[in-house]
Amino acid sequence: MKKGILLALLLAIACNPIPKPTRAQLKWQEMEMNMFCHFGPNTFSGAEWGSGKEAEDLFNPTDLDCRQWAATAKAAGFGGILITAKHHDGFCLWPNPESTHTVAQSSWRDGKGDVLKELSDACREYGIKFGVYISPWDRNDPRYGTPDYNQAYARTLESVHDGRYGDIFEHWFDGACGEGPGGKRQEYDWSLFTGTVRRLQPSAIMFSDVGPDCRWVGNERGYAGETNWSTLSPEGFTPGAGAPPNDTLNCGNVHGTHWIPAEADVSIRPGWFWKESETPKIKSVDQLMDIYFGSVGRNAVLLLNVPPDTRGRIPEADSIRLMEFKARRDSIFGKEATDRFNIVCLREDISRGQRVAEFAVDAFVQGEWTEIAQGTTIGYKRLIKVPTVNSDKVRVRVIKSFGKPRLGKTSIYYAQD
Ligand code: FUL
Repeated sequence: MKKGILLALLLAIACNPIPKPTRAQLKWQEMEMNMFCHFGPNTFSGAEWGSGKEAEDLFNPTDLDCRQWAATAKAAGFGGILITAKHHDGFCLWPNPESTHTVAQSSWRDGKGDVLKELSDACREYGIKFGVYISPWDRNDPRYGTPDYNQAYARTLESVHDGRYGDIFEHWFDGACGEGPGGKRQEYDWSLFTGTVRRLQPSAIMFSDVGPDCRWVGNERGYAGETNWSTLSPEGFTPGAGAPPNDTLNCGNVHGTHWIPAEADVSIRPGWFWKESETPKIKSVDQLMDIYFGSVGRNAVLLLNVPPDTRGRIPEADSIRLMEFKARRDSIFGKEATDRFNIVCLREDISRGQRVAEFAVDAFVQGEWTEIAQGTTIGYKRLIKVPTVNSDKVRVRVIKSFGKPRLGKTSIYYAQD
């Protein structure tokens, strides 16, 4: 190889090191599971997407208790709560000076209520983190569809992120827009939006289809791809209609240019907002466990929606299910197996990037090593179910890796039935 070419190659490698998580992204990944709370006028109307024309008085929780949300989330093992501070209908759960469609215009608590204040205080009290979803698509704001809306939305962001609610661990930029062919078109100023959040809350993880800090997993069922790279190449894409295909979001891009790990969002009920009629359809513990293996167990963070009801409380049935889900996880992962196992947990030290592209797991059974599993990516955590093995010796063979593989702790567990 010519000297010049070699130098160019070395320079290229030095200038393009593999993407690595920031400290905030690492901490976020370690949270593993957060609780999503869809709450707003839709809770009272039964709609999933409000029109934006709902009377402010529709929002009228009879017994709001954000401490109960936080206590429930904490007991269920969630690291934080993320609330729909503003859904597509535009109604703001805090007195947003930018809007005339907020709690301040409602008769709830004589217009003096502030759900974000109560929830952020409760999260602090219970030692969990607080995050917000503020929908860019707004069916109420008359400025939507004009450049003025971008400025208004940025000021809306400021009114939540300026510190009055303390630290915010995650901000959700939902990409949905259902305006349809003849509807309003908004050219979003994404760099203004992300710049505003970054300036005011430098450690907040910003979610959208394409990051900048974490990405949508490509479905609303709570499952990441079996191959799941925490890297993505977002260049040329935007959230919403301009997003990469769902299967790309589901698996990430091998050699992606940026560290944008997957977040898997799913609701414990069929819908995102509470509806009495859906109480019999709360997901079973088996379904939740399958989602857990398909998200946290595939290198994603799980965002499980548990919607408060018209009282403003997490319903008893959902809360009981969460405790059962926690008990099942504890019974499996509370103690490592010593002589018999059916779950293997692999980890990569992702602080140096994600490297493993193919691996196999062997167990030492009756005097010899036998292959019991194989797969592609590992990432922060990879859970693999295997037929029950009588052994306490396991080895991991890295078959393909981009750079030197750096595995974390490998553990084995036993799940009954
Ligand atoms: C979607 C929204 O349109 C749904 O209403 C819900 O909020 C879900 C989490 O994101 O894009």
